[in-house]
Amino acid sequence: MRVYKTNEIRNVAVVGHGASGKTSLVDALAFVAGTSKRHGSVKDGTALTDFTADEIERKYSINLALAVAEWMDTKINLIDTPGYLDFTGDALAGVYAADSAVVVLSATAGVEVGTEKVWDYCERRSLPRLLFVSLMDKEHANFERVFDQIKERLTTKVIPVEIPVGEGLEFHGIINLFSKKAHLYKKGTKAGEYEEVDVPDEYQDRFAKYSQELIESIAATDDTLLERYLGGEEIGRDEAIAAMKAGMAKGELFPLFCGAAELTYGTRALLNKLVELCPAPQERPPVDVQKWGSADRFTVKADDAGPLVAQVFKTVSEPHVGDVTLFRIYSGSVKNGQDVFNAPRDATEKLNHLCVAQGKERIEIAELHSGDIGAVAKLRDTHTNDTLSTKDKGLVLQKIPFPEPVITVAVEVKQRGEEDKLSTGLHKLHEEDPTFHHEYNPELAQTLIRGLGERHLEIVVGRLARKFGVHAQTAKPKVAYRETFRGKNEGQGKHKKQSGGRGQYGDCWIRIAPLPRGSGLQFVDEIVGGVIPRQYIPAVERGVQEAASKGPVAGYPVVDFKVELYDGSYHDVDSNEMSFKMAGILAFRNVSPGCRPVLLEPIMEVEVWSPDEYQGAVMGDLSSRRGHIVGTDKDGKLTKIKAMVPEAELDRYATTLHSITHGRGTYKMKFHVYQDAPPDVAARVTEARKKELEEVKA
Ligand SMILES: Nc1nc2c(ncn2[C@@H]2O[C@H](COP(=O)(O)OP(=O)(O)O)[C@@H](O)[C@H]2O)c(=O)[nH]1
Ligand SMILES: [Mg+2]
Repeated sequence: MRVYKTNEIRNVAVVGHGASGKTSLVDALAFVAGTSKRHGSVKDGTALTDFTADEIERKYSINLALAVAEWMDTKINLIDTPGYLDFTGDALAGVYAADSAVVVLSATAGVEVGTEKVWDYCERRSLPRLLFVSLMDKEHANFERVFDQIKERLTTKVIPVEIPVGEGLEFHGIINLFSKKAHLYKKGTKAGEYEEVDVPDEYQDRFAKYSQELIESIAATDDTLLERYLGGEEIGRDEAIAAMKAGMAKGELFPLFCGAAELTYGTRALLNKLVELCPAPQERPPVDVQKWGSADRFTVKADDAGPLVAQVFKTVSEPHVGDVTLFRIYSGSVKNGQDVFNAPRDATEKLNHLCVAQGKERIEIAELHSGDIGAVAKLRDTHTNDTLSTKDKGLVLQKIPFPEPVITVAVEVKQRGEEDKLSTGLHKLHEEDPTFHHEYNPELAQTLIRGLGERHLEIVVGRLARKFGVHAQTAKPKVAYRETFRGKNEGQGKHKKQSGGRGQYGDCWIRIAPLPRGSGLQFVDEIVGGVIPRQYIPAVERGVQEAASKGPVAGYPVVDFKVELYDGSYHDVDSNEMSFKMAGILAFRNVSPGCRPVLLEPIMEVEVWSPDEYQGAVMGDLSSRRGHIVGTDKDGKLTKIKAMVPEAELDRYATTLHSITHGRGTYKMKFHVYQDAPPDVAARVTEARKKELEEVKA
């Protein structure tokens, strides 16, 4: 592969809902262009960009992957992205690394949840977009219906530049509104070859209608063009293309294409248009950079003469190779073997074996110009979302705002002694995939992992085993219950030991009373006349604190109560701090059961955004989780439902919400308050906890 200059590069993210045909399209484009020598298929596990073991086994994309199509003296960097919401972090990364996007839709399913999601990502980056309706050959394919859905759910500025000849099993050609010709495909077409003919008679009416709409939409984006068009002047093809490109750059036009990628139908025309309509890197707006460690900010453009600024948007780990880093150059250029600098980590890295990625293959390249996308293996301390620059400049880009996790589960090793390996593995996986998070919760004594869905976490656990040899299983996260008191009580704690030598003696009297939620533990010293010497009083307090970490109901920490220390006694020789701490512990244990102790459970504030039609179902489900609906609100096209729900009832809520709302609902939750657990819940928790504590002892 030759080296391409900035103006010869197109970085195109291929995005859309799962199973809309993205991976098949990327494979076909690279193959039809001749850059990839083999026409792969998702079904056989040979598609160019679905090459990891996980993907071949499951037959859908999990990771972002790159392919190259060289066409019309241009290198099209195709970024294939996963469609499922569990892996949407990679779709976002793909959109950030690209200068334009092809939004792929299935001719049978049309606009889906995932389509809306990636559309929104593209909006955030103001990416020029083409839409491609694939699977036109599938039974029940319907171009017109998909077109209507796009207008209704994505944008009214969509405009067909192609229309299909036949649909479903009859699909065999495409009419191009720019060239005013029809391309007819023969069964068994290998690489998108077609026969070019005049528009068939029976399509003349549709052709005329769409052609007029197309030219009017184009003219409408430019005043002088519109004037000429209204004056009856013909607008030439090149002019129309240039105007369309400008319209796309402003977000005023979104051209619509069609085809059947798996059959290679429609891929040649799409390749042409990717080159002609999508911006080269230097045509995109400048990006902000910051000098690391200073407030200096400025902007850079895709220009070889600028300082080197490149962002790592994905790290893939490959068997026998290790980590492969995919990066996008925003300014400057890089040469094979060059040193680069990762300023925030203070790490110098060598770009040994600088490569261009073609699926799992990596093709070595001498240099990459500004705006290009490259791959390099074995960087030592560089991770996803890091910026590479040079030591003298030390620049950093704004990070890609990866989505926050929505689901939490606990993970435990199957074999004791592998805990350290587990934590190392989890840490590495987070550096690779910023949508995956983990933490150890000492109170629950559990390692919690968080991600974008159950499938996401399943894949993570699989990677743990494959990459780090840690065999782990998931479990339900424990709930951090608390206990408190409803009544008052008082009594003594006395610690006395006389066993030869020096004895131990501590004696205290305490009163316990409840306090309002959020007060914590208040310790009041009411000792008069030195019945307990000053220096031992803090020891009593420490004893009470320690004992209160395991409450009388079920051994959970006790909160929100007052302890008054009002009497006691001491021994001149035998008293010491340790003895008074023991006295504090004993006093708490004696007095607390008489304070009407109760179990508290954490209540979360949950906000759900749902389309109106699922509002009832969402609220019904929340109520069945002992939730209390606080209110509903309109929020754009969605309804926002606010509810208070016990944390114990929210295990894997993301999965339920996904299925109730067909993937269109989202939610956020945060801790709100501790509340009395209802008696049946308290009884159940107490029972379960007893067993748990016995197991720990055993
Ligand atoms: N009939 C038909 N099936 C296709 C076409 N393109 C892809 N498929 C099939 O649709 C499924 C999903 O395709 P894939 O490329 O993995 O979609 P992605 O999830 O968007 O990447 C696979 O089983 C493909 O074989 C097409 O043009 N026609
Ligand atoms: Mg795919």
